[in-house]
Amino acid sequence: MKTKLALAISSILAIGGCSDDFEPNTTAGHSVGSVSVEGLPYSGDQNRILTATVSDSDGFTESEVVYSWIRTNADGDTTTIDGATENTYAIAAADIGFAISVKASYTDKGGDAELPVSAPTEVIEAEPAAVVGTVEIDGYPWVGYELAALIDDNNGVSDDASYTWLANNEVITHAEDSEIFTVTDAELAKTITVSVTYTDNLEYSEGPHTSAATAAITPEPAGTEKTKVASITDNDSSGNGQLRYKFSEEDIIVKGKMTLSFSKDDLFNGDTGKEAYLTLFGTSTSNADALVDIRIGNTALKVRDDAGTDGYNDALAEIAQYTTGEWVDVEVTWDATNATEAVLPEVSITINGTEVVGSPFTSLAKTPSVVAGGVQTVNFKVGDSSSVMGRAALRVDDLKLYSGEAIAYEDDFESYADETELADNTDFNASSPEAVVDEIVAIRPAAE
Ligand SMILES: [Ca+2]
Ligand SMILES: [Ca+2]
Ligand SMILES: [Ca+2]
Ligand SMILES: [Ca+2]
Repeated sequence: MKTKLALAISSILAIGGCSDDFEPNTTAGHSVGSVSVEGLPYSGDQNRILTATVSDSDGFTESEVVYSWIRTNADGDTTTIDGATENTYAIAAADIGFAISVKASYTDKGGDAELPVSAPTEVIEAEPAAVVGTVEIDGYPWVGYELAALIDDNNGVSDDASYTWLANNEVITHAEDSEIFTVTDAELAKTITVSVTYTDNLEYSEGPHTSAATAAITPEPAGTEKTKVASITDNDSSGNGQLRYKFSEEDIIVKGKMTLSFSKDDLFNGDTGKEAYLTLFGTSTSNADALVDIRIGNTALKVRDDAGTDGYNDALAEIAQYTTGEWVDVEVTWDATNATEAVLPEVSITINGTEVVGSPFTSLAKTPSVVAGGVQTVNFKVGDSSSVMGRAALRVDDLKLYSGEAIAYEDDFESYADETELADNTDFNASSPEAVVDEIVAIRPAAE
């Protein structure tokens, strides 16, 4: 995802950047100048402009700054761009494939010569096609339930989106400017729409776009079945969402089975699809050492393999298709009876009652010794450490962990109050950020 924000962040690296052989005055009372670059890194009909901004608390005269724009190729070789000497630079077709940086030359008001160089932009790409966004409403049209406005725009959506909720086409005055609206009695028998405006990540103003109308609001239908589940999200820009259960060392399971049901929402950061993971670990919780690690993508399930293409096992390929939002029953068995420091345990995976291709197979753990004893930790993870995914969740229910044929741990999450954080004061440990109990409408067949 190319965003202005990413450029602004990368430009922070520019502070203190300077040219070879140039020594800025760093003595007390002098501040070293810096220069940053902002603008979208695209070449095309939109004629994107990069803008350089110098900072120097010693002061300087903008009109006296001499700029020099530089292309850097994939090997790090730099070329000065002929004739580009202003504080702005119009990206040209010839820039595609190169990162652009700028050098600023001036004498500050303290009399010091300065020659800062910016961090490079992201590599310049052809301008992506602009698409017009749409919005739809997700949720049950029942009093007391949340409706969510889902914006779909392949160009990405910045965080300035504004939401107006309407009932029978009249603005709902008690609805907040939020992607979520909780239906009240006042909307009974009315249809709900939402109108949104936002800026996409190509910096185009979008909207107002208006959703299709919901069905007329009713009370919750009598007999609506509900269940409590573990709901895991990722809104941590330097971590991910996890729910983790760990057996004590003496309770590590040599031969056993895990059964559970899960559903996963469409998981995106901007327009980049993201994953959730169901993972069994031995004594190490390093990804490469997982006894088995099932990746839930937005369309398919795969098995992680450090040595495979893009980190996934080639022979097993896509072990099952997946439609986001659907509930799936998973059974994973493992047998470390014959495992040693050199021999890996056997694993099998069953999805909705069907054993997957290639099952049973040998664990893909990198270090046999850490899985030789079997399973110590079970981990459910959403997202990754560098991005955030909003409300989209991995939901898990009816977790059962067996040692042989005996249940060693089980949780259907019914004993917790709705919204309980699962990190502390539950059986789950503190490595369980962003995992909460959520009461939902049961839309899958009841577990046997
Ligand atoms: Ca200075
Ligand atoms: Ca757009
Ligand atoms: Ca449940
Ligand atoms: Ca994250």
